[in-house]
Amino acid sequence: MHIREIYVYATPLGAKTTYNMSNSTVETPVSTIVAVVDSDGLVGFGEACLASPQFQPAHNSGVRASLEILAPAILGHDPKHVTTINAAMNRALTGHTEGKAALDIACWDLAGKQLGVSVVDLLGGAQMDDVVTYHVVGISSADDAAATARRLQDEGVTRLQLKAGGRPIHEDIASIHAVADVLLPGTDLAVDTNRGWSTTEAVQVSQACSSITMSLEQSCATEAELAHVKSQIQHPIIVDENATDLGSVARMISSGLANGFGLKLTRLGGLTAMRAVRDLCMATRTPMSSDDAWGGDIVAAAGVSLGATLDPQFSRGAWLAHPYHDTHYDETNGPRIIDGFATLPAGGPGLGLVLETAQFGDPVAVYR
Ligand code: 0XW
Ligand code: MG
Repeated sequence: MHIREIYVYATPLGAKTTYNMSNSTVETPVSTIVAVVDSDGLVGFGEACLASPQFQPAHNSGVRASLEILAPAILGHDPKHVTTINAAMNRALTGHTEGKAALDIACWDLAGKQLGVSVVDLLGGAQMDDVVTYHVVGISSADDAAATARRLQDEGVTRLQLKAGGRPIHEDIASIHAVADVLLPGTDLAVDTNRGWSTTEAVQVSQACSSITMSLEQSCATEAELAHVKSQIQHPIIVDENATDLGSVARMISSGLANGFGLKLTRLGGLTAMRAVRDLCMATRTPMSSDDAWGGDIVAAAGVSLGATLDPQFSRGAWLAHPYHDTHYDETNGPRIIDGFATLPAGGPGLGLVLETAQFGDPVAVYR
């Protein structure tokens, strides 16, 4: 049962609530969805969607352009052979992990459907029933950030990511203290600037918030900047944007720079790549999240599926974009947040979603 044809769709996933980060505000990203069809007619779905052109060095129309090379490279392969499929994609095109991720996720979905098992089981099995998640508090005034943090905790959320950066740091410091003042016992706080602060600003914020139990996520732009300030920062450092592959993750673990990671399926290249990073993080007791930048039920199901297989002690959560765009491709099974936890799709084998290619409109490309 080999890959017979690949259909590519483009579907807008506009933010329905303000979602801003230090370098960008999410407007209407156009998600790329791939349907990989095998010789028996079974269909596996994959997805990649960047939140904004600034978040990582990729953009959504570039994802679809990369598939012009990647899709033909995997036709004829057995979708269960994810190692050889990734090798074929890497031989055909260097980089462009987002397009590779969409096809890789689709192969995992299709393999699960061929075998009649879930992606969670293919990944080694769940270590948690309800999947830990976290919720973003966007850049806003101190009072608004505190009000949002209070509301989210009332809804059961126990992990908050407060966005910061892109403004005078006294405003960030005020928001951090305001949110810290309303944290309930047991709520975890990460402050994520998406590379927004200078090294000086990062040190100043850490000093001004020394009494607050929190982690600092991707405070500066580069691994070198983070290493430069590591000894001056009093808070655990979480690396997100600089965690681009297994090698960089391994380097930042062994150097002691990273106390944890914010990981993105599409930046790493899909479930196959993220599984390897997961195994390294779990083996070294390094907390990690299982996220993506944006996207609908397909990439969310992939992230939650991998998130379910983490050791709970070292899970930073599986993030969903759904609360910010309020769109489901599968209204019944699409992952959602209930009482602060993400649900695992239960619609059947593979990713657990029930989807039809027709629901995504006419394909923008077909490869066979
Ligand atoms: C919160 N996320 C996983 C989604 C946004 O795109 C940014 C990202 C992060 O942690 O930087
Ligand atoms: Mg981040």
